[in-house]
Formats: sequence, C-alpha cells, structure tokens
Amino acid sequence: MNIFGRLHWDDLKLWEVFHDFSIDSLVASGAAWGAVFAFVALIGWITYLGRWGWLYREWLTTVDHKKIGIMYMIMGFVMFARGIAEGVAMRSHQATALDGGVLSAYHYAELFSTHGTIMIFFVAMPFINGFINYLVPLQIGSRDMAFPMLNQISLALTATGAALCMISLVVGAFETGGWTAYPPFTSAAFDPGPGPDYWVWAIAISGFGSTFSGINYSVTIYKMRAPGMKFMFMPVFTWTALCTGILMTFALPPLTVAAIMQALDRYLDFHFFTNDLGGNMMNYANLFWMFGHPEVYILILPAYGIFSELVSTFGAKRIYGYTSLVIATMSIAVLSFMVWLHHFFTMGNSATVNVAFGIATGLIAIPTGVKVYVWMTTLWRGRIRFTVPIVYMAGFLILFTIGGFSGIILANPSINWQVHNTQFVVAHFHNVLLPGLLFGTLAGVHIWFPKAFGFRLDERAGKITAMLWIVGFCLTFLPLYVVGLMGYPRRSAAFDDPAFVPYMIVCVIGAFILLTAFAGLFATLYISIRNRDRLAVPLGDPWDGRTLEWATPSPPPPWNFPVIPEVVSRDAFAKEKSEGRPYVLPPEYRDIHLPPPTAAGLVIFLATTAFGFAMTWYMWWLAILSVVVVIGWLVMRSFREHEEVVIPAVEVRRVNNAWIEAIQLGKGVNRDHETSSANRGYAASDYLKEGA
Ligand code: HEM
Ligand SMILES: [Cu+2]
Repeated sequence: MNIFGRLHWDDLKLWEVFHDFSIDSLVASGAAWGAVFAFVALIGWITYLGRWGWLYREWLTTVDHKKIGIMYMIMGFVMFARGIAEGVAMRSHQATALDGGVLSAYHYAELFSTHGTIMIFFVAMPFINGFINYLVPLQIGSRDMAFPMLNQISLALTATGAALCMISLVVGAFETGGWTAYPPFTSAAFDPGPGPDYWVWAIAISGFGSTFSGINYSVTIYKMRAPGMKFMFMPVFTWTALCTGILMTFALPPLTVAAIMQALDRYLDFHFFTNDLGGNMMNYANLFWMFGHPEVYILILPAYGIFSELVSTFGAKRIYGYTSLVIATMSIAVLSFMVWLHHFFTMGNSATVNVAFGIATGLIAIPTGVKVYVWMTTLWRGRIRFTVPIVYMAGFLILFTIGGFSGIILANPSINWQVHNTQFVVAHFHNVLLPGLLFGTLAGVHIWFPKAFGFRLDERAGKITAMLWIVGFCLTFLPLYVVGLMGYPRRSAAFDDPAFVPYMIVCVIGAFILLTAFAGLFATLYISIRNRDRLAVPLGDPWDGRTLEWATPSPPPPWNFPVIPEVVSRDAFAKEKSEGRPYVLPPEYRDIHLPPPTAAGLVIFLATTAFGFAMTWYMWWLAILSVVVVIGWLVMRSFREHEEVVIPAVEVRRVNNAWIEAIQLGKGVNRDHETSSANRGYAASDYLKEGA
C-alpha cells in the first residue's frame, strides 16, 4: 500500500500553471504559491524574531478567554484575506463572463464553494466567537469561561477546519457544490474526491468545536455571573451571546451529523442522501438547513448585541426599550428554528407547507423591526459623537433595512419561485451579512480594540475605511438585485445576455473598492500602532462605558477583576459612576486561582488536521495514528493532578492599587475630547447628570 494513499505529485496545484498556461491556471496556481509563500514567510519571520517560545507560552497554550478571543479574531482576518481575494476574483471573472470568461467553469465553482465555506465558517464564525469570548466574562464580572480548556479546544477544532481549507488550496482541490455541498452533486459517484472530502472533514471537525463553544457560552452565562447580576441586569451583548450559545448548541449538531452522514455515503456507500438504495437528497436539505437557518442568526445576533451597546455608549443614553430588545432577541432565536424550509420552497413541497414556512419567515421581521426602532429611539436626542462606530452604525441602519426587506420578498413562496437561485439571492444575503455581521464586527473592533490592547485606533483612517466599506458594498451588491430580477442565475460561470454586462462592470469596480477597504483596515492598524503612545488609554474607560468590561484597566489583567464585583442594577459601571463610587479600593485582597496553560488545543489541532488530511487522501495509517494520539493523550492527561496558577494577594493588590492611584492622579476627559490625546481612558462621566 502506498503510504501517501491516493495522493500524487500532480495533486499539487503549484504545478498546474506549468502544465498548461492560461489565466485560469495562473489564478489557481498563483493562489497556491501565494499561500505557500505567506506560510513560509510567517514561519521565517517568527524564527527571525526568536518568538517561538513566547508564542508557545503566551498564546498557543493559554486558556485565558481574552487571548482566545483575540486568536479567533486573527484567524478570522487571515481567512478574510483569502475570502475577499476570491470574491474579487469571481467578480473580475463575471465582468468578462458574457459567453465565457477568463476562468474555467470548474475553477469558478471551486471559488464560490471555498469563498462561501470560508466566509461563513472561518471568517464570520471566528469573528463572533472572538467577540463572545473576549467580552462575555468581562461583562458578567467573571474570571473566565466555565470550561477554559474546552474553550481552547474549540478554538483548535475551528482552526483545524480553516487549516484544511488552506491545505486544499495547495494540495488537491475543493468541492464545487457551493458552501452547502448538496448531494448528489457531492456524492462519490459524481465527484470521487478529494474536494468534497476536504469539505466534509473541515465542517464536521469544526462543527464539534462550535457545539462545544455553544455549551460553554450558555453555561458560562447561566453559572458565572457576578453576584447580584440577574438576567434582566445583563448587558445586551451578553443576552445576544446567551441566545447565540443556545442556538449553537442546538443548531450545529445537525450540521455535524449531516457531514458525517455524507462521509458515510462517500466512504462506505451508505446512500443516506443518494437515490440508488432508497436514500433521498431531501434528507440532507432538511438537516443542512436545520443548521443553516439558525446559523444566520448565530452570526447576526452578536452583531445586534454590538450595535445595541454601540448606540447607548456613543449616544450617551441608556438603552431605550431594554426589555423589548431582550424579548426580541429571544423571539428571533426561537423563530430561527421554525423557518428552515424557506431554503427549498422550489423543491417539491406542497403549497400548504410553503405557505406555513413563508409566514413563519415573515414573522421574524417583527422582532427585527422592534430592534431597529430600539436603536433609533436610543440614538434619538442622544449626545451622539460622530466616531467610527457611528459611521458603521449609520451604514448598517440604512443598508441592513434594505437587506431585511429583500428577505421579506424572498419569504413569499410565489415570488421565491421566480428569483430562486438568481443573483437576487446573492444580493440579499450579502446585503445582510456585510452591513450586519461585517460592519458590526468592524464597529466592535473600533470600540473594544482599546480595551484589548490599551490604545485607540486612528479615527481618520477608520472613518475613511468605513466609508470605503459602505460605498464598496453598495456598488458591488445592489446591482445584483436588478440582474437577479432579469434572470441571471446564481453560481453560474457564464451568461449570455449582454444586458448584464454594464451591471457586472459596476460590480467589479465595487469589488476593488472593497479590496481597498480591506487594505484600509491594515492601514488603520499600522497608523494606530505607530501613534500608540498618543492613542494610549491604559486606564481602561475611553468611551464612558456603561458595562463592567470598562471597569478594569486596558488591557485587563489575566484575572479580569481584583475582586468579583457586586452588581445591583443594569449598566453596572454607569450606575457606580452616577453614584460617584467607581474605582473604590476593595476592603481586602485574596489569592486568585486561575486555570493553568495547557497544550491540549495544540495536540488536538495537529492530530485532527492530520486526521482530516489523511481521510481525504485515504492514508488510513495516519488517520488511525491521529485518533490514537488524541485518545492516548487524553487518557494520559487524566492521570495528572489538578493544577492551578495562583496569583498571590500581594500581587493583585500591587497591580490594582497602582491602577486606582493612576486614576486618582488623572484628570477625567469629557466627551468633547474623547478622540484627542487627552483621553487616557479615564472618562469624566455624563451619567452624573443623567442618573444612569
Ligand atoms: C467582500 C467582498 C465580497 C465579494 C466581492 C463577494 C462576492 C461573491 C460572489 C461573486 C459570490 C458568488 C456568486 C455566485 O456565483 O453565485 C459570492 C457568494 C457567496 N458569498 Fe460573497 N463576497 C464578498 C463578501 C462576503 C462575505 C463577507 C460573506 C459572509 C460573511 C460572503 C458569503 C458568501 C456566501 C455564503 C456565498 C455563497 C456561496 C455559494 O453559493 O455556495 N461573501 N460572494
Ligand atoms: Cu433561512
């Protein structure tokens, strides 16, 4: 037996361009070479800086929720670079796609499949996991997640999925059936591999990670809230995180199961989803969308949470209609499980079934509308500061509403029959994902970056970048509504109607503006790092925040809070400020116990990546070996004593007293000087007047 299974030299995409030179092969091989160069350069750079030990100790083995959150965000941005490049490649192709186009139909199919898979699972999911990880323990006044090591393992499993996607770029191929990977298109008979196998393992393995995350978030919020923090005292972001956690717990298993069943079909001829032995593809469609629809709310609810915190912080008011916001969030979470069938209105359901799911889908507009009103009424007569997050908020309010309306249009089964699988659908979901998820993420980065790193991001660069995202989005995606109604199908490598051409040219211009916007993020980061002394806000509260994460230094110490705070109301920190008693010294300090670092995540990452790769290429020995390593390691580890890292009380006292002293020496900065270098993170509160 060949130790490389079915892997051959020709599977390396690097060579493709030499066999047969064309723009098509150049794009495919070029991407592969690019990925390899970037990887080698990264390894070389870390070696040159001599940072391997530091990387291992401080990051790869940490169980600190804050660092895990930051690593999720970094993973998301790395994968985003690839996803955007693919989006731009597809749009460039579409501009030439009248009767053909520069790319082959095969590569175009690979592009939309990797683009969709990566954007949903390895960009959007890491972004929301990043925020939930970073913020939830800080907002509920806790030291960490309920299960810190499991948290690290979840990150590792997500990283495995991302790694398999990156490997598929260089070794072999990806599947061509879109991010949903519908059989029989991805069945062994139609596509023996390796593409669908990469998809199956990337999704199944990372699906376990997301399920664990969902459990971890829910348990953390149920059990780890600071004393006194009732449910109705929780910050809105925490509420959205709780609903997301519950959604993840129940929605991800159907996906993982569907992926594993697809593996059984492909490897062992089970025929769950292919007709030959009585299986049925509709089984897959149901399972997939039982995950798929809640998934879009998994992605959007935390973004709603960010926008909710944003309007109250940057409008300088408490949230208007907190209770309705909470109820709306819960309603959306529940409804999201009752509408999945709207993804296959055209696949032979009876009219009655279609109507029921059409109505259920339309109902989601009610709580969503409530939210939009709550955000607007919170901003109404607020003392709004025109900062970067508010720019994103403005873009979001307008554009997301348009995206929502097009969703209501699609919820009508009879209209859906007309536009199903046209570019109208592509316009709709990008219209909710970019202004919703992406703008929420980027606004959130501007708000909480100073919390995580101790300095603010440059306002001017940030505003230019935000405008580029907004303008680029409009040009790239709004024309698709029109060509969709004109009948341009989705996932189609070519078209034959010259009327589409002008629209596709506008779209490609927009796509390059989005590429510039992406570069703008790095420009913003670069400018801010260069000016980090002027932008520093070590005292921790640069925006006059309302919730507990602002009541600690920036960046927060590993233990978050010197003593666990007592919570007596909503907006706990704003309340303390309005009563003139923030930053009080605790009566006594105690030793703090934290979970120790562990290599669990690293071991699991390496083993599961090896497993996915081995299964894809039929290297059975490696697959077995990697399973043995994981089990063996877990067994060995379970014999170890329970360890803890103890931070002595004197150390906690030293750090905390120094911080409080710095606050007392500092002069609070009011909102007019919030974006000037006078802002060191000690906000002079307006809440004194407002009475919180
Ligand atoms: C930023 C610039 C982006 C561009 C230029 C872009 C472009 C495209 C294009 C051209 C398609 C394929 C349309 C087709 O042939 O049917 C597509 C599909 C898709 N995009 Fe994007 N996109 C971008 C951002 C995003 C983001 C941020 C997300 C999600 C977070 C996303 C998620 C998807 C998904 C899920 C698909 C469907 C893939 C499939 O049909 O299997 N895209 N995008
Ligand atoms: Cu849906």
